[in-house]
Amino acid sequence: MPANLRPEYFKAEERYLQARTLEERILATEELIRLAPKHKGTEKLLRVLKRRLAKLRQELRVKQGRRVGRSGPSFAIKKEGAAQIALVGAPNSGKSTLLHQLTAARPKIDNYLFTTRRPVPGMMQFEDVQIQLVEVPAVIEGSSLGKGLGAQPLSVARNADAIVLVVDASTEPIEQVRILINELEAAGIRLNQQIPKLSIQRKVTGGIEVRGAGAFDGSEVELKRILQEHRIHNALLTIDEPVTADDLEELLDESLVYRRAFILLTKCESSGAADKLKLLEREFRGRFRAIATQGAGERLKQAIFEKLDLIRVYTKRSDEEPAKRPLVLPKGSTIFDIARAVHKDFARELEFARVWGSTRFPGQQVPREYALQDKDIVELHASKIYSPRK
Ligand SMILES: Nc1nc2c(ncn2[C@@H]2O[C@H](COP(=O)(O)OP(=O)(O)O)[C@@H](O)[C@H]2O)c(=O)[nH]1
Ligand SMILES: [Mg+2]
Repeated sequence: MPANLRPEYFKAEERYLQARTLEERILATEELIRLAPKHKGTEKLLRVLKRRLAKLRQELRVKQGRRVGRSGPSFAIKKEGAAQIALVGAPNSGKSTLLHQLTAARPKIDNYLFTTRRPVPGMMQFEDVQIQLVEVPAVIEGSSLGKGLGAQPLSVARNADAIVLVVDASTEPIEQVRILINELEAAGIRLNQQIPKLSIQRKVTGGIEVRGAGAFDGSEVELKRILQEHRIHNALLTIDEPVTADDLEELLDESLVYRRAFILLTKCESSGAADKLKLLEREFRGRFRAIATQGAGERLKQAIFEKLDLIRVYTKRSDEEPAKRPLVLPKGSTIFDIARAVHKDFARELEFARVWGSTRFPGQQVPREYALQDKDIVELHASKIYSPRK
């Protein structure tokens, strides 16, 4: 099928060829992707362009990383508490104010742009869990290419466990969210995206073997070609759920990270904020959940905790009281995950467990696949007598 490329496309291609810097090549490639018509006949072209873009962005990240390493102090914030959450937003979106409201940290609050130039951590205590919030210096359109404070803020977000998109209700929040998503994506961060379920086991010889090829949206020849383009010549590929060529490309791109994210709307005392929250919810339904800062304090902390999809589990030994401090794990974690969090040998020796809370009966015996709920109490029983270190 002919690609039917328009003259604008060829002009952009010319710009790409003339580009002198990495940033210019990235911009031109982004434009080529935007301009290329989207149909069966251009699928391959689009894939090639996307791969080129991913490579260029990765190259830029390496370059930016080296620049930071040489000149400036490190932006990395040591993780503390159950999870590290990055507050990402435009200048003046209210990030420092949130840190004041939710933690003991005291970053400067000001109406100047770029008041906060370095990431500022603060510990949010919610009930018996500690969540580390990090104010990331402002992100603007073009941050990933070095505008404003450059890409360093984005690298802080990359290292966090989850991301809060902080947007100001007195502006155009949908537009603000779009900019943040674009910049984070350009920095190789995928938000709330399911990692396609397939595994690639590299081998030394034997060519490419595929299990579950029927779930691939394309031919086996095409699938092998994509792998070969990524220099994978010997591997066992197991596909567990429907996968497109684009999914496969993303999965082969090892520079990508996947992070949970939600939207936090600030400055909500202004009239019309409730409507803006509704618009945001509608616009990003199914992709991002949105909450407002009204009732800052315990309610906001609770909302943040809920959006992180974490659960607290209290372990106990038989005839003893449950632990005071919970283990904090992702929602959906099983008995086996808890055992592993306690100690890896423990997971191996695990025989059964009893649960108080989410089970039908208190102290009910459950299998290791049992998925726990927030605030469950768990008693783990191992086959050998096991005493975890104090
Ligand atoms: N009216 C109102 N102003 C706010 C709110 N949060 C922040 N501000 C103001 O917005 C400006 C920028 O706030 P700041 O927290 O420093 O934003 P940052 O640049 O994202 O850290 C300051 O003048 C704050 O007083 C809010 O909830 N309501
Ligand atoms: Mg600030």
